[in-house]
Amino acid sequence: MADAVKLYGTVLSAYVSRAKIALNIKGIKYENLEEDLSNKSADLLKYNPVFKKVPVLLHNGKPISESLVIVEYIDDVWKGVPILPQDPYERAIARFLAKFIDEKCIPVIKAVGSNGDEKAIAEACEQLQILENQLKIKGTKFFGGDSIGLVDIAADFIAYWHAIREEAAGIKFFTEDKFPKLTKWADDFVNSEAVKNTLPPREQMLAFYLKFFGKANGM
Ligand SMILES: N[C@@H](CCC(=O)N[C@@H](CS)C(=O)NCC(=O)O)C(=O)O
Repeated sequence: MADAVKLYGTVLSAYVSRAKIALNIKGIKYENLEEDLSNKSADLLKYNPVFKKVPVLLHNGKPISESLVIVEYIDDVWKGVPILPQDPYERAIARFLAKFIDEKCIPVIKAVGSNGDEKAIAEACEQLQILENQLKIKGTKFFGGDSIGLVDIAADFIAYWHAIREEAAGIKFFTEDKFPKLTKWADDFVNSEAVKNTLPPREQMLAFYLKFFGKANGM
């Protein structure tokens, strides 16, 4: 019997894209269910009663929540192109970096608002430099090597969403000049087959961030 795979998400979410990218890497067909987060569906509340957040993956009726847990689940269930390294130490490092991205890197990047706070920018650059150094040491196209892996997927916000957010805020610190490896990685990542059709349209994302920063309609 074919697998029944459903994904509850929203088009603008970098967390949801993580799950979509992993499903694309494995070539899994799924039903995409768009949630209205201001009026969450009964299904979402039933399947993720703890966090009540997207994404939720429903595999043959069984729900899985939290984007990085979903990515690992997809890698465990569907063989083929691996997402996590096979070596236990390398797996641990990939999980560590994904945790770092979620718990330290992305929060400090998001903490940079539209007021150009120098201290917040310096802190964000310090964390991005850690990722820049990782790529420098590895010398590979992606954090996962020559193909996309867990760390790349965890960093999808940095690859796509962040530059649009910078444009909306009118502040740019994620530059080729400062981060030559990371900006090249971002370009390769967003243009790769498994990723590009998961990303929200640029104009829609920009409109969202302009509203977020109170700059819509040229205000
Ligand atoms: N740690 C979660 C974060 C997911 C998350 O924050 N999802 C947002 C959409 S981007 C959400 O569902 N927000 C609804 C809410 O907070 O009520 C993950 O990795 O899946």
